[in-house]
Amino acid sequence: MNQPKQPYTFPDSFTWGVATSSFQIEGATFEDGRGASIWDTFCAKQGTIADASNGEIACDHYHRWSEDLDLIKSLEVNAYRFSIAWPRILPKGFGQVESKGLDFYERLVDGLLERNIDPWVTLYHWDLPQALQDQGGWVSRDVVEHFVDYTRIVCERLGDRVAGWITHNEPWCASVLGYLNGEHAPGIKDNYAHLASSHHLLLSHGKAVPVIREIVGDRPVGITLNLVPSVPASSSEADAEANARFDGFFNRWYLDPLAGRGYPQDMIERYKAENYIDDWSFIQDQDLKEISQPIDFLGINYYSRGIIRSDRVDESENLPVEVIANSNPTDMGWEVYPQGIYDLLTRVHQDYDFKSIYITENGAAYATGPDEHGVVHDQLRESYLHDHLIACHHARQAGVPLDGYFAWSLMDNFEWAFGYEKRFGIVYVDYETQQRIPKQSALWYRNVAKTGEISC
Ligand code: IFM
Repeated sequence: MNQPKQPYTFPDSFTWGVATSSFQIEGATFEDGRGASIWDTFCAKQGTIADASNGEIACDHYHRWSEDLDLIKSLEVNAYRFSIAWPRILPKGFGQVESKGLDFYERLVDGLLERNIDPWVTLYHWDLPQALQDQGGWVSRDVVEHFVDYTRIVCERLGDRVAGWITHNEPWCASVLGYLNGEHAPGIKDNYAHLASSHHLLLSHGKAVPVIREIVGDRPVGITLNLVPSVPASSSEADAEANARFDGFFNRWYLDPLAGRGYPQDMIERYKAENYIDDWSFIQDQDLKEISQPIDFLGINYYSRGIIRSDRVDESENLPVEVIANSNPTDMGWEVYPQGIYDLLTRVHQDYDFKSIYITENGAAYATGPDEHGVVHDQLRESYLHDHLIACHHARQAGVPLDGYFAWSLMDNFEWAFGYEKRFGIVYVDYETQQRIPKQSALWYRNVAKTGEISC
């Protein structure tokens, strides 16, 4: 007799969430005293954004936040991860505090709590106040203390109500895309800026952690990294070497110092051998100790894997290695590879042993829009989420302390240099009318979040 197949079951304590970030959804960039961010400046430059768009309206979430919270509630998730726009709180990055900015996030946090949804805050998801960029941005050490002061202000207002704190989202993107290949704001292409900004991002995290703890007590505090599990394209030594370099550049440069191991020695040696930069004085005594403050969880954003070959260095991106374009891609050109999230989770657990791990982003861009009945049949996204969640379940079975999962993203939004052309939402946004339509994937995810189960 055939046994009925058992569903994949997650524990009741599991965090089921959806995620967004401030610049990608809020709009209202000139309202209520908000200062300019580097993304406002970057979007205004010709040729930076694929569809020449900007964040001025985005999903108009700044005005529609209450309906959006109802939408989140309708998805039956128990957590919402959003970010705070630093220039709404401190228009110049430091000094004068704009209380209307704090009021907005307080309404959001209280609105979530009223709906029984845990607020998870990311303090920095790339919208640096332009005034700080004018002083050097993340390349300048001064930004570190400004970030800590900003953190303190936010925690003092919201610390008693926010469920989880994330200092930074994806420092790799902020430093590499922002300061090395110039694809993101502030659009700088410079080796020194790359490494100095990565260091200051990590240092600001380390200095902010004790400040957050002191104010918020035992609520979990962590950081989110975008990590890419990679494999060499062949068994050649050259590909193995390229793969080690990719892993060092992409993953270990951030994981190692956070885990108290300092920067990976092989990467330092490579950079030194190549005269990548000639001034390392931005790393000061005690910095590495501060960076490795114990954290309560590591946030991981996973989208795809890398297959690395030694003979393909992408000069246009000025990146030292290239991820080969793969088959079966999403609209971002990223391979759909659910096994990668399992490989990544088990590897990070084995090598670094963080107390707890959350998938703080996972999802896929597909353009699917509403049919003539207004229904969005995004089966590809649904199966992406399904397969990745099953891989997460396997990772838990293998002993990984994975305590939550946030789908990226709640709704279609401003996808940085791609503008509005790439749609990651589980909810469709009609940018003309600002109508929100939950896609088929959202309805599927709602059932998972509600039951904690995924059918086979
Ligand atoms: O939209 C971004 C998000 O802001 C950061 N992580 C990756 C997502 C998809 O590219």
